Amino acid sequence: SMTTLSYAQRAEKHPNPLVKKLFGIAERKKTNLVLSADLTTTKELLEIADSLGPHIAVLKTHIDIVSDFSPATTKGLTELAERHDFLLFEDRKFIDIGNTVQKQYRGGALRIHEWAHIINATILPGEGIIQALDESIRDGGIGDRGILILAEMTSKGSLAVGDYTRKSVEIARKYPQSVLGFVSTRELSSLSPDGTPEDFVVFTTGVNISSKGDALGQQYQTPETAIAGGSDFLIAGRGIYAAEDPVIAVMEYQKAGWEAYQRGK
Ligand code: S5P
Repeated sequence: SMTTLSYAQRAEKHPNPLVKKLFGIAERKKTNLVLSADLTTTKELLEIADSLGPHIAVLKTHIDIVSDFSPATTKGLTELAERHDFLLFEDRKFIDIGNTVQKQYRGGALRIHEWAHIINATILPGEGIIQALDESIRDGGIGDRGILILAEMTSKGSLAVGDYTRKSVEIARKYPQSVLGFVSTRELSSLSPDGTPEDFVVFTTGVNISSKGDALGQQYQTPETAIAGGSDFLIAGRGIYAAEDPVIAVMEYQKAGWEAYQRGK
């Protein structure tokens, strides 16, 4: 968001309880960093969550890449999220008919709804996917679960542009109890069509301080350009966990993201 308000001020005004909680964490810990913890064993995932936890607002997982996944994986993540005061975001990118995504969200071996505060979904299947996830969230009692719509992608040649991105915003407006905002490279909306202010949360991935991209089409921007474009939370993975010293790296990203946000105030 291109707001001049602090996270604390936004927390006060925002109607969604999970967004209030997220902004509250950002303010308390002075961080707008989301660690993309793309580690592939439970041990590595929990170790990085424990050592970097004090510096992040959210830990983003791809739980299906954990080779020895068991309920101990998510139990461990939940305990660390409580100890270090961060939220859990499962980057599942739901993309199917409503009936299927409800089963993928609530059941299966992963039971994502039980432990992930935040999930994301694409609108490729149409509005029904968001309607279905919203229904699952409301059934579970609103206030502690939310959706980010994947409105753009950072990879080269992404087709999530133009009307697709605009439609993501239109659908988001219809589900204020469960849609928190977007995963996008920039702010997409701050005023509804009738001119009333809206405060969608913008999570921006593809953030890296020292690299421009990878060999498989990933494209990076810096913390500064992301925040200048209206990002609220910076998602970084390899720039942090693959660094020589991940603790030093996380502190560098935390400082860069926090100071860039403060400069916009
Ligand atoms: O458009 C996107 C959306 C996402 S969620 N581009 C992305 O790279 N992601 C995810 O962000 C991706 O799946 C990975 O988990 C993370 C980027 O990791 P990094 O190592 O390139 O920072």
